[in-house]
Amino acid sequence: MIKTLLHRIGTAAALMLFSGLAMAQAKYNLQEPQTDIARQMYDLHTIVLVICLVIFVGVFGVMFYSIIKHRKSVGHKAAHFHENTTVEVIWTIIPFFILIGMAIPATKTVLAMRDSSASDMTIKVTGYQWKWSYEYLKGEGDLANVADGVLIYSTLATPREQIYGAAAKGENYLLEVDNPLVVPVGKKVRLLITANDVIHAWWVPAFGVKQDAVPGFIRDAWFKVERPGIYRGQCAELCGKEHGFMPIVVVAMEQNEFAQWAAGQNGGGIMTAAATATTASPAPAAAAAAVRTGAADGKGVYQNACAMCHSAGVAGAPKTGDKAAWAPRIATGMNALYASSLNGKGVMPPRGGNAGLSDAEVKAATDYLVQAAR
Ligand code: HEC
Ligand SMILES: [Cu+2]
Repeated sequence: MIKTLLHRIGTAAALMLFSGLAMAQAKYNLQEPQTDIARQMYDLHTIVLVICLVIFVGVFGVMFYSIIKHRKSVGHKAAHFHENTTVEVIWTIIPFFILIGMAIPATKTVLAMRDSSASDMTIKVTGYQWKWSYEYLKGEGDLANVADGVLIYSTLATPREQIYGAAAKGENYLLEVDNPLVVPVGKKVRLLITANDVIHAWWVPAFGVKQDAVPGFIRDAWFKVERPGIYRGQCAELCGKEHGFMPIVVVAMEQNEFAQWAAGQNGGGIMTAAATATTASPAPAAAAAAVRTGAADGKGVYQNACAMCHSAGVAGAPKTGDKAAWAPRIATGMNALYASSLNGKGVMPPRGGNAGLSDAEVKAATDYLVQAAR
């Protein structure tokens, strides 16, 4: 009778524990791994945690058992022994083997993580205050020349109203960007990671990639995403509160879709974007020259040089199309605005930080911004 009752209580407790663990799994565990390396890390984490748990239960079990069973009040006499060689050897050897047992698989994974050789594509990742840029340097094999030269600036896209509490926070609050990093699935993507100003850290938990981006140094990392999807991460650098506002979004797609996307990017960069804007000439160099001599495309320049701040209103930049923010500025007259764009104003660098832009291009982009806010 008592026995079956105990049995039932035991089963119920075990059920509760396991369902609790399953729930905790979704919320408190590492993110579901999306690459082979991330899965290895996940498994290592689980194994080491279980080993720790077993040791914890074992050590504390023996300790409490000894304290309670051998207490003075039940008349137990303390044993007197010193320097028991057998015991000392055992408690040295056992931890030694436990450590070796954990170190071998961990080292294997660390070595695999570091090996970015034989990649299918190389992307240069640069951290800025406070955004990321992705430059597709080189594709190999069937990715050769597919996206080479594409340049993306990736900036926080969460509306300011949500940040300042004037609107309800969205599902991916502070984890949304205007232009995500786009990669093909099933391909080894090598990242060359650096920074332009301060140290940043490129971190996408589901890929098992976390790498500091250090100015003046280039570090590498790699990932091979298994399934198409949207994966989110953050700048994991601590010093400077704005690091929390430069998230990372990676969109993984099938290779043919990726090729389509890349074709739509037109090689990226200011020069080539301006070149495609004046489609009259098929030769990019000639078209770019035409732009330099006056036929500036305001929207193209804006998208490449100004949008990263103005589209989302980064760092106090008046938002594109925001009439209230622009009206007082427009009232100062076009010449004043041209002067601000060319020479910089407050946080805004001269020419939006692109010294290579001609006066005509900067003015055209300013015209575009003013038009958008009328
Ligand atoms: C690094 C972020 C950044 C970039 C890039 C940037 N801006 Fe700005 N922009 C700002 C900020 C911040 C302000 C507000 C400056 C202030 O009022 O102190 C601003 C203000 C302006 C103004 C209003 C100036 C005034 O006198 O009120 C114009 C016009 C403008 N930007 C045009 C441009 C153009 C054109 C580009 C691209 C060539 C550009 N910006 C790129 C951040 C940027
Ligand atoms: Cu950062």
